[in-house]
Amino acid sequence: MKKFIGVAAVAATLIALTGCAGGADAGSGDSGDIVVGFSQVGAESGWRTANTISIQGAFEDAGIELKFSDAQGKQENQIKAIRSYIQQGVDVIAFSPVVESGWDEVLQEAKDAGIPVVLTDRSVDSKDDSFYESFLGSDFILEGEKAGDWVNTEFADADHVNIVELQGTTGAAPANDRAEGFRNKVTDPKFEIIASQTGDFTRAGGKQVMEAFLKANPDIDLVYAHNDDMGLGAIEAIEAAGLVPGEDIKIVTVDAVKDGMTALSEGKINFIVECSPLLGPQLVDIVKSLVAGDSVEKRIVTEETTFTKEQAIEALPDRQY
Ligand code: GYE
Repeated sequence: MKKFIGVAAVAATLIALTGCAGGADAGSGDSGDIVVGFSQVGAESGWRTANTISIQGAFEDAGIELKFSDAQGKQENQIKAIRSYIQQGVDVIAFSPVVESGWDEVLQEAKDAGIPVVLTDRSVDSKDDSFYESFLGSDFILEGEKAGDWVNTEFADADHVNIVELQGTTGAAPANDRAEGFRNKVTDPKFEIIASQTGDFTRAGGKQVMEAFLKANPDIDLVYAHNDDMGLGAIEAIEAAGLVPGEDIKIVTVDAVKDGMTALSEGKINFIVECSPLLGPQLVDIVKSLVAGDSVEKRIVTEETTFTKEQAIEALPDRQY
């Protein structure tokens, strides 16, 4: 099995021999025989699809071989994929953990094999941060807080606000943190989270859970959905119940993918907190640095904004995803 140090040394020798680092101009460079194993969560949302396209495209542009596997939302599939990447002796393993807990054993195996690991998009809750070289992704607590800030402003004059929450996949970092960030801000006792349940980050899940919420609660003022897809599912349920989304029931979501932004531009969603899925080029840079033996930042936070209806109308024509 190739050890990481060995690969870095070979790469350094090649660079010395050819005088070409191959990565200075990402996009056209041929990065030699670097092999990266990537384990993706699945294809649960528009965000995930855009993320997969970004990662696959960036590695193709960089001329780096990418072994890609889709875990279909199951942690056991990701563990299997990571073990197989270890066995194949890839140079770098990257993955987006379905849930936060339960990674120490397999990460220890990667560490023992000398293969560096990069966390992409989502984090793990391991106490030992030597299990990974870098974590590239959003600040999900901050995203929840931005949603909460908007709620405080939007309902400044309200006496009482009944909120229902569509949570992301149970145990996933963005579900845990977006719930926490929102609660950090929505502290006034007039706000009541009357129901909270997972819709698994899917449109179908959001619709189903929202249907149940509507049956059980006649007086919902606001939906906080942890992603656009669940918000879009909620819109279907609200319309089917004869109510007007964005008016009778306000909706705030996270992601800002095209379908979400379109609903925002139509007034069906009221506010979106952006979460960028375009992580591919930065992941390629991290991989190149690791293979070259350069140090990488332990935490790289994605830059993000928020969108109102007017801002969505303006941004939509150039939206990449
Ligand atoms: O918000 C959601 C996706 O991990 C940031 O996962 C990602 C989340 C994203 O399914 O749409």
